[in-house]
Amino acid sequence: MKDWMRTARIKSSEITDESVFRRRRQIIQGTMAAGVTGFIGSAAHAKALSQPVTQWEGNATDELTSEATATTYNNFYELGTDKGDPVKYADKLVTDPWSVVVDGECNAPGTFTIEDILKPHAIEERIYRFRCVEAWSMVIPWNGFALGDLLKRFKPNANAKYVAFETVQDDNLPGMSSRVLDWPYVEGLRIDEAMHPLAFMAIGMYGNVIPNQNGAPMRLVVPWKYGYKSIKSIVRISFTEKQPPTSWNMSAPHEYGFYSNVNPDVSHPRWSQAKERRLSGDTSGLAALFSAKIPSQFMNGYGEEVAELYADMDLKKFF
Ligand SMILES: Nc1nc2c(c(=O)[nH]1)N[C@H]1C(S)=C(S)[C@@H](COP(=O)(O)O)O[C@H]1N2
Ligand SMILES: [Mo]
Repeated sequence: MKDWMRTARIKSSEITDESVFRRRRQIIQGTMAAGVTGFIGSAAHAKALSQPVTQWEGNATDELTSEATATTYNNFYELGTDKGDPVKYADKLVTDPWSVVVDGECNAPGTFTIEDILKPHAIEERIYRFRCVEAWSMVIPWNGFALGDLLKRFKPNANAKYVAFETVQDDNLPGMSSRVLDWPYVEGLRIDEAMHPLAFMAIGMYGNVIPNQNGAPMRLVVPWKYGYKSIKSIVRISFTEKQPPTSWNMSAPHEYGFYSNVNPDVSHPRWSQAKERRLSGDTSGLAALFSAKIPSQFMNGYGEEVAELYADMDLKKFF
């Protein structure tokens, strides 16, 4: 076993029986082969997901969260602040056509259709633990490709110290009339974080085209950071020299830092981050609020892999 997989393993009681995984695998392959998608997406999307999906060796072995839960208990404030709003208003988000602007400190900037972005990538399945700052977590099989593979295509130059991301802004999205955040939703990573092999761009989940409520057509997944770093429905990627502003940091700088690494030792000012409620199996989001808490892991369990990124940093200061 790779070191990496050892880290991905947690308490033996939470390791799902191997046969369950084999079964799941077959289901996914069956779905892919048939090119069937459970959600409506663009043709490019469906096509990208109809290719064989490569299993990734670092996959978490925790029991999966059910697809029903992961696609109905969401945070996507552009669609509303209740956990049930994103699925309820999902059809307000128009994802086809879609284009992404890539600009800033790079030698190959431009405006790209989602088809252009998806085309050259082999699609992987990555089962990642996903930990929200509100202290609930899920285990989700995402489909997509390494973020770094995408970013390299635009040839970031030596001034590119950070990568900024921006979500679509559209007056038809029901949550955007609320002033809860400054729109558009923005996020950022340091360039070495963005290039780290664990950072992922998701275009699907559970073998299906990613549903709108989860950030169609393309959203970030940064498994060692709190969920809010994983920005949805991306329309702009900018390479910057300075640290870019991020939505939650701007709204409450004492509560949300730039780094936002999962850290049980650094409390949120209003609650502890030491434990989390896992939404596993078919537990609905609501039922999970009453489920037992499990200890949270440093860097969400990916500490060994990402330690090098933060070697000389005081993580209490850079939270
Ligand atoms: N554009 C945008 N991206 C977003 C959010 C949002 O409100 N708007 N919410 C974030 C938060 S707080 C979390 S926990 C995750 C939730 O992702 P999920 O609904 O797919 O589980 O998305 C993140 N990305
Ligand atoms: Mo979150």
